[in-house]
Amino acid sequence: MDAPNGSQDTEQTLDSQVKAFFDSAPPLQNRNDIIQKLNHFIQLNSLSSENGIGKRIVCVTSGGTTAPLEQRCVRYVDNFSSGHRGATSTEYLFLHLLLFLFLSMKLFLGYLFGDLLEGNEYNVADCVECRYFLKAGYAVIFLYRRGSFQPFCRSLPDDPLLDCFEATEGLNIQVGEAYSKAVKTAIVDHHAAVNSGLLLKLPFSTIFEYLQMLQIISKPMKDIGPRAMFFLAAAVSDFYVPWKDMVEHKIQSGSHILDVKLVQVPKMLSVLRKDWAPVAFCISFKLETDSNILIKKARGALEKYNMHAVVANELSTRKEQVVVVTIDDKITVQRDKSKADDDVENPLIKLLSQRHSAYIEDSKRMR
Ligand code: PAZ
Repeated sequence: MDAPNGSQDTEQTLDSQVKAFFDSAPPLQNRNDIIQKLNHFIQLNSLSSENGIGKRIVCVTSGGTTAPLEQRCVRYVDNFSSGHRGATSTEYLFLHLLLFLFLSMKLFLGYLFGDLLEGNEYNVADCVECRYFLKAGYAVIFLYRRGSFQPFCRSLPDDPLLDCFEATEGLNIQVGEAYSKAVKTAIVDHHAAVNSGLLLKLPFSTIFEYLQMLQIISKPMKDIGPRAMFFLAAAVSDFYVPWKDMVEHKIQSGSHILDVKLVQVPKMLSVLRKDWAPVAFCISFKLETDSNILIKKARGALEKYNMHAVVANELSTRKEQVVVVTIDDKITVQRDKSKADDDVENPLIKLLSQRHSAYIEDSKRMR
């Protein structure tokens, strides 16, 4: 028998690392509940729309995973991620859908009553815009770190309950005037997204929860083919203590050195692309603090994990600019600084949803 070559070796190593990770991970408490919610969400959003195809569904991951040091966890290794990127991107994924609904309505009315309604005539420019926004409409599975930024709540203060509300007569409370617009917008937009079945929020804390949930989400996402997209903005732990090697109780202080062995988290992006959801459109993120190595590292990740695009960002400028690296492009995307409330996620989501459209069209042609 031939000796296995290098790449088979690497694959076997990865497979055994992945197996070891999942075998040793503490099972999710609410696994069945998550599966049920997810199946319902995907079924609901896969019903044919008027154009004969189901909606696009994106899994946005957001915030940082923790790596516990004790089984009855008191201490853990964490990272800086606030979840701002994931929460903001989710809002823009909806904003494009809402704009589409608005333009569709305008188009529809214009088409029916174009001759009758002055200034509401059917025109080609609207038609083109409508088609674009039709393609930008997503239902979102928001896989987020507990306690991190949430979609629609970014303009609220850090402690919204205590800062935005004030006690009045008896048991009543009211929103302070300074926050009434922000609170109302957050509540209305959030309820609209959840109640219309377009937003499913699933929280995680640890690396064990995150990767098990990502695997669970991939199963029904695989079934919807190229309409599925993964937008992997979470900052995932690079190292962890395997559950079986972890002490049960709180590590005692007293010795000068904390001797804990962390091992590398298996590179699940490869597994996601290769096995879990091979046809889904996959975007991952690369963060560096040294801008000199950023693009090289992003290109490396693109090739190694076979991503459709890698969004490269530098820690200190990540809210101003990102670079989208694809196999044949390197596009700098910036926030519109002339508008105080613009976010870099606005042009980023526009670009990625256009790329996803092209990907879906290509997949149809190749069928
Ligand atoms: O969560 P946040 O808005 O504070 O930061 C976003 C980010 C920098 C975590 C994200 O854009 C990113 O690059 N995620 C991947 C990080 C990495 O593992 O390289």
